[in-house]
Amino acid sequence: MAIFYVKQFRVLLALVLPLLAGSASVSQTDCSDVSTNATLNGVYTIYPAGDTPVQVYCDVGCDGQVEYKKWTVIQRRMDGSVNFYRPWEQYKKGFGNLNGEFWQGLETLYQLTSKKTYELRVDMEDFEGAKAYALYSSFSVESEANGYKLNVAGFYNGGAGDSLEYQNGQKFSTFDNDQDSSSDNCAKLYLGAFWYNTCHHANPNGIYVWGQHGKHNAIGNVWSHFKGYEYGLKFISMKIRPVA
Ligand SMILES: [Ca+2]
Repeated sequence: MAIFYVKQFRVLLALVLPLLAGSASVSQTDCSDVSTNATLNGVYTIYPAGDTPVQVYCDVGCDGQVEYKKWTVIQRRMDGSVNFYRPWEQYKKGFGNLNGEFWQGLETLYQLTSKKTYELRVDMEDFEGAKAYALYSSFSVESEANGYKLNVAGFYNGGAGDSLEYQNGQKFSTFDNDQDSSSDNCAKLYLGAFWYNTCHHANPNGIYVWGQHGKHNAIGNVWSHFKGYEYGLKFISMKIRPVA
């Protein structure tokens, strides 16, 4: 009986706490719907598919601009603290630490981008402090039945170069779910998980290799048009928001 009551109490807490926090509403489908009073970056609850809450990291803006239409961060690497060489189920559901390194989850990406038109911004930084970004005016991910296929268009160069174009139109692959266009298994070859072609110009979920290392041969968290295949970035993050 005691266990039963503890379970009930937990359910009650789960229902009441978001209301007390005043930050969750089923009308919040992504970070752009989060209250304009909430000008701090941080973790918020959204409802991309109607009634199921999802925790996401919201980013107010970039480059010192005053931006109140928040970005929903979908991926971040910053210190090598999280292992990104993971199976399909984890890439589908998401993993990691929302205040650190994480992958948001393919199902949430599909739920979000099937309802509105989103832009994608990829920010990156090397170990010498050089920063760059790539912007795509259109970004969507198809359903699991379609392999969570990637659609990007409208590239704008913020110094990073277009390393995603080669992987546009590809399905998502993990080491245990090879949906790439290669006769090999790209996720196994390059120790990551991504929209691989035959195989990649960008591997943001590769191994955190701490900068330049010739021996690594493109297994790092690479954006090749920025730093080449032998350089693992200090920071790389992908974020999306609806196009006005
Ligand atoms: Ca293959």
